[in-house]
Amino acid sequence: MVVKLKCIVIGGGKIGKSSLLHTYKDFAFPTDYEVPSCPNFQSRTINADGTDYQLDIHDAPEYQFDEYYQDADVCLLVYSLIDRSSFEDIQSKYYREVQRVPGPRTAPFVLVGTKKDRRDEGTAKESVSTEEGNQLSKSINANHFVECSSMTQQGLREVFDYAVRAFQKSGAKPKGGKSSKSKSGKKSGCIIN
Ligand SMILES: Nc1nc2c(ncn2[C@@H]2O[C@H](COP(=O)(O)OP(=O)(O)OP(=O)(O)O)[C@@H](O)[C@H]2O)c(=O)[nH]1
Ligand SMILES: [Mg+2]
Repeated sequence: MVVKLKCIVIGGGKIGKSSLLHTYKDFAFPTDYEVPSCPNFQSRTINADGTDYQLDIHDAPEYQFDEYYQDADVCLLVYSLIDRSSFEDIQSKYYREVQRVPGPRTAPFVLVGTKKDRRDEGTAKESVSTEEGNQLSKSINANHFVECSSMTQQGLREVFDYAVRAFQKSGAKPKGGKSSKSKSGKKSGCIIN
């Protein structure tokens, strides 16, 4: 049996949300100048503690956030490690949004910092440190915090493995969102413990 989970991705503009999803889906960083949105797709199967999960992943448009969030099982709150305002927006805007949406419970969420390759180059002016990310993660009570790069794929798989783990830890039942019913994908093991 495969447990299907709806996962939505939210955060500011141009922070690498769609690139994250395309790269995870295709194992290749998109080279488009304007990266197209990555409409919903089914992840490969992720095994955690003997249970197979499959994420139904949505690149949620901001204007439809409420609609997407209603039956989400897990959420990725994303900022860019080289864009401080996107980091500040997590606390002042996106985290509040997650809490504001009415529903039986707040979906568990993973805090994700993108574009790690650029931050680690040390040339970005507005970069956000790992320590700052850890502090934010604690203050908003994120289930996990991951820094990643879609360009190098460093930390990429962990983002989605942690999404499953966050759901699992929450002890919730899948909400069974409309869009959770679809084909299964290839299998991959969960690498987190
Ligand atoms: N160096 C580097 N650039 C990245 C990375 N991820 C995304 N980018 C670049 O950042 C820009 C924005 O990426 P998108 O994936 O379109 O970001 P988005 O958050 O989906 O943007 P909107 O949907 O327009 O809000 C593009 O030029 C990407 O090539 C990364 O990991 N490293
Ligand atoms: Mg996008």
